[in-house]
Amino acid sequence: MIRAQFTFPRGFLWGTASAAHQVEGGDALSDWKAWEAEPGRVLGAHTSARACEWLQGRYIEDFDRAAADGHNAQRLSVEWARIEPEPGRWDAAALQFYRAQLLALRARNITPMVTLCHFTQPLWFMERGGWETPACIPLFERYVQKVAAELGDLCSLWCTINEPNAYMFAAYVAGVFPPGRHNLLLAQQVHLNQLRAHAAAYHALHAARPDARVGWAQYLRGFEAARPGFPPDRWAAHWQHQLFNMGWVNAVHSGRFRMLQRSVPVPECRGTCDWLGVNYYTRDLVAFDLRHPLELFGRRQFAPDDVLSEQGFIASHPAGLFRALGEMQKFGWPMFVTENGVEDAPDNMRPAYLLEHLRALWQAVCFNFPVHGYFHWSLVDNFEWERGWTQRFGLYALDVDTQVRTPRSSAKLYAEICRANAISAEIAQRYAPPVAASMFPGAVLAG
Ligand code: IFM
Repeated sequence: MIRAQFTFPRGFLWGTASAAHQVEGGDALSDWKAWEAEPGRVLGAHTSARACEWLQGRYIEDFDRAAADGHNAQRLSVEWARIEPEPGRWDAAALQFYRAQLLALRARNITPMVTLCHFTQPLWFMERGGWETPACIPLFERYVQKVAAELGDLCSLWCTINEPNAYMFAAYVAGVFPPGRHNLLLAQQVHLNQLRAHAAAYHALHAARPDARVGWAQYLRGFEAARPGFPPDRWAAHWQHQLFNMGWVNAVHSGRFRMLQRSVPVPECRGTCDWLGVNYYTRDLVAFDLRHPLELFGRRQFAPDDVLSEQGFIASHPAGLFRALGEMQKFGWPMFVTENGVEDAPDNMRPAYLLEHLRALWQAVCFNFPVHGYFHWSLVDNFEWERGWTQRFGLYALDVDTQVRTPRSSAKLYAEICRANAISAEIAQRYAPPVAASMFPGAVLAG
């Protein structure tokens, strides 16, 4: 076989991503804990009570796995409700818990990236109106100042808010996250308030730590017209893309936030991006449909020939990752792929999904798009929000009852790629022969 390979730049970051509520367990004070207790909110009445038991110290064994697998970076989040259980009261033990995590990563030569808000917030904060009112901005800023003061010496890569657009949609349009609303105008207001809170956090982190490099993780979903020759489909796909994918991105670039009904100046947000996190999973085809007013009259569906994940949640469309990175590189910010992965308990689809998305990423790097790292979602199966434990995104399978982790084939594949900083034809052939032939046609034919 010809020894062909796709090599990544020296120093490229390879890791996985997680979020506090999804892995820690024992989260008693956030809005999600209360939400999970309400009947019908989570599939199968599953809970995050134990999660992956990071609170019990199992992050240590997971970081050992990451280090043994050649990962040199790890994205994780800190839980606001744990750190500030009551307004203005700081929990020293919680801060110590996160210091211990960051020290454990550094001891393994793993670069941490810390997310400050990943879908959960303290119940007291929500009872005061949460992100619906501008009062959220100084509250978030105060929390970020505290975290920067306590953890800032152990981390320089900071992600203010995870997927603000997915949060807005899930909590205020689809109503599947707390507070479970269906109100597009309120969703837009929340999106704007979070944007301003992000800017306050950006400035607070820089004031506290000159070495801080601050960004956020933007969920970028592909939206394409289901019938490209039909203008209403193109209109719906265009506006879903503009309002969902591009709202924050354009605002941070230009200092103006475009809402449905108006555009608002946000000068304090302009330039608040040292790096952009791209969370990319899938692509939708959008058909104009008057029955979907909350989604700008767009009905989303996967293409008939798409390869779908186990539960049909994700369609594999690696070209969409290249496209998303291409669109974002025009803004000139350094980028990381801060999430990418697929739910697939039997690991039937993941090896090919991973290889093809990493090939798209390599192509982006070859085009000189400034992408500096990749974080797979996720190391170990974890609590998947309203879908509970029905979806398994881990490189390692988790038995929630025994807490035993078992490597899937993809864990070994990813480890080989991380260690080599490259994808070779031989690796692709061993883990996913059908895609190896299309990724390395000459090499595989010659073999
Ligand atoms: O688990 C989530 C994560 O919290 C945010 N991005 C998508 C993942 C997979 O659903």
